[in-house]
Amino acid sequence: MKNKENVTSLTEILQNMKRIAVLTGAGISAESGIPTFRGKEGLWKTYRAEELATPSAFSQNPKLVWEWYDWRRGLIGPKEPNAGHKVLACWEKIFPSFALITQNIDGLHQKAGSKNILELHGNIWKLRCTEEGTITENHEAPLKEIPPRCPDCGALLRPHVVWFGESLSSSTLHKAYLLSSSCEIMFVVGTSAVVQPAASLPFSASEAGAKIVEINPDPTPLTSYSDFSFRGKAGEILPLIDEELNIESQD
Ligand code: BJW
Repeated sequence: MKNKENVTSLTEILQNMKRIAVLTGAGISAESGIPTFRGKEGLWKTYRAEELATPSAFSQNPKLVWEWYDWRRGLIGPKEPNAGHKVLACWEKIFPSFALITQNIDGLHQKAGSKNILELHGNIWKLRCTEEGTITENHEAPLKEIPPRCPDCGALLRPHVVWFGESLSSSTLHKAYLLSSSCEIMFVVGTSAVVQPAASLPFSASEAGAKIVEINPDPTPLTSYSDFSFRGKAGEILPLIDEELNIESQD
């Protein structure tokens, strides 16, 4: 019931907003069947991040790291976007200025039809040559060869994702900060809001005067700074907001 009342007051505000930004994390893909990182059944529970998602793990044991990514590619490949992804794809078409910033590497926002996406942590369907830096798209799962090698120079390929201790693309991050500090409202959906620098984007938005809307079944370090806090699943709350928005815009 609390969520329902919250939805009504949010949509009243949303009607007059022109610049919307959304930051998504692993939680938005949970209802599509993709495990989150830090939840009860988070990926890191079975596989330790320090062992697998770091440059040093890759240089020590590229085969092990690639086996993990190959397993995840096999898991993600057949998954379909859920109602949460679909609402965001629809909002891109209806709001005059709509920015989707994601920490996810699964490609489900694209699959849902979103076109303009800032991928902060890369994309699991892209491979990068460790020597030449060339990036290629590859949807094979399982891969033919583990670890895969560059067809041009024979060097190791790596997943085009951002590991702990690595910098995010400076142009992508710059754009993300610009969008965050210029939006009127930011939705923060399905992220534990602990991994930097992504976790600082809502603070940058809030400091610039934007309203913060958090959608997450569990509280996070961002919750007490949020103007609206929905305790629930993205695939349920986003459609509720969308439905109310449509009703209001027809009045
Ligand atoms: C639902 C739901 C539903 C469930 N609906 N919600 C100390 C030492 C060393 C480094 C650091 C340090 N302090 C800070 C750092 C920097 C580090 C960092 O932030 N570490 C923290 C963990 C402390 N950051 C970095 O290293 C970054 N680079 C950087 O900062 O460079 C400069 C620098 C370098 C070194 C030192 C200092 C500065 C890079 C970060 C890269 C993150 N990469 C990963 C892996 C990507 C590739 C892959 O997937 O394999 O990105 S880690 C992982 O975490 C992944 C995610 O994008 C990211 C965020 O996770 P997310 O999306 O929030 O998922 P969860 O699982 O945490 O949360 C899910 C949420 O959903 C939960 O809240 C649920 O409740 C909710 N949920 N179901 C809605 N249905």
